[in-house]
Amino acid sequence: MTAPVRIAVTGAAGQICYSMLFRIAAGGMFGPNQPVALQLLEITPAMGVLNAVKMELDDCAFPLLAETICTDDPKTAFSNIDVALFVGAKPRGPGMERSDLLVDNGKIFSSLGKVMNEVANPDVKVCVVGNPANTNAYILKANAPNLNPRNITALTRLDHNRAISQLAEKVGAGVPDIQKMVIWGNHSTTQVPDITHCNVGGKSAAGMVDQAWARDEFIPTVAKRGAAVIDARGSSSAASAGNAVVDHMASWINGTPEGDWVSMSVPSDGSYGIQEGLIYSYPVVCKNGDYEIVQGLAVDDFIAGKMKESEAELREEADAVAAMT
Ligand code: NAX
Repeated sequence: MTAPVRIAVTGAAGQICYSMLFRIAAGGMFGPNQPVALQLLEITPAMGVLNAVKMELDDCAFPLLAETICTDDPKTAFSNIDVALFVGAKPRGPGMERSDLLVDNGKIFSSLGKVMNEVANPDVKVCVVGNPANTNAYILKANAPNLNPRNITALTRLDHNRAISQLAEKVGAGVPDIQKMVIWGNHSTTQVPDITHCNVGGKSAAGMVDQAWARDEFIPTVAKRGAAVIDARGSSSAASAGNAVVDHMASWINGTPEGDWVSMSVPSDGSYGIQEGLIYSYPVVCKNGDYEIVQGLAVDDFIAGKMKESEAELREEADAVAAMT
């Protein structure tokens, strides 16, 4: 019997996890032959709801779900794990400034980072979802120096998927026809969805849409899609975010298809002139359980300017949490 992949998930009683955990347990992340064990972390007041999530997982009788642990102890959650999905975070409350959110979530990610440093396998693969995701990952990385820093990533796959879907609709193509989408930067409204390198059925997307659409409609629509979902639904994207986490990890583990790539926020190595160490979204090719930032893409002045703006925002966020890193 194959040993299960052990996956820690924080914020496991929340909205995103209510969709995501069932997809993972059904084999969506690691495939139909790989058992999984879920190590679910919540804050103490949410343990009742978390136990209800476990009851429902049990009631699905998923053949691949080898074990479900529910805990409010990070040490228990992070021991013996292969993957950690950091979904839990404090939401922005009324009257709260972005800087308050950075500091409040920074406290969560610095303390969980320290526990990861103490008990987690150094090669654990991490995906941070809780917002501000890139800077939370940056804080976690700084507080967990024993971990392989390359493996500390943040989610921009939802933005990548949103961008593919918007372009497919615009040009009347199917999603599988779209290749080489890029999201550069921060998972925020400064992100840079970029169709310059996209192919649609093998033809350049840039030649199929006018530049004004790409700049003035496509970029803001993708960057503000989260807010549009909140307006329509009354709460933030949940099922699509859970789906994106499944996609992010599945690409990382199983690889990207030949001739395509995905967007992942990863520690910058200085590629494209971005400050080293910031968690910045790049196009990456995944192979053998690892990723490489796609090098050598031509970036026009408009996109380059926007990439710098998003980098500047990440630098400001890093400065705001400097005491925790
Ligand atoms: P919910 O508020 O439904 O769930 C969050 C859960 O985290 C709660 O159950 C809470 O008890 C738990 N939690 C809080 N602090 C914790 C801690 N220290 N340890 C363990 N658990 C803790 O939010 P949900 O809709 O699931 O969203 C979760 C996060 O994802 C939010 O920060 C949200 O902003 C972020 N998102 C990120 C996206 C991305 O693409 N990167 C998109 C979707 C979403 O907006």
